Amino acid sequence: MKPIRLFLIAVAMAAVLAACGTTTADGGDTVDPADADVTVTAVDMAFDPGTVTVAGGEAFTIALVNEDAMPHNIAIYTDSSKSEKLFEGEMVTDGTIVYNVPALDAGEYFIDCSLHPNMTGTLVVEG
Ligand SMILES: [Cu+2]
Repeated sequence: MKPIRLFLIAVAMAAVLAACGTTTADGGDTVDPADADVTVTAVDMAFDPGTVTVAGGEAFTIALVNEDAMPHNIAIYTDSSKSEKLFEGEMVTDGTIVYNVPALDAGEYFIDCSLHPNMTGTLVVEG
């Protein structure tokens, strides 16, 4: 079998695995997307909803449902200057991934896709 064909098979298998939606970004416990604290859908190069709210002071999970045919992720920064990155999730293409995010202090955080800086949103951590 030609290497290119093997590569395509590997890509197809990765897509199938991603579609199962029980992978985690950090190799921790698997989480069913339905059990995630919040769910964000990436569709047409935008996050829906654009603002999500979680409880402060404890780790939380974000399910990213990517309905686009291109890779997206969620990265979390202290603010839109992106001077301090707090979290960067693994890319997912046309599937779902659940991120385990460490606890954050109460406040508003800036989120975007590492590949598409125009895809932005707000993470509100409640006090
Ligand atoms: Cu993206």
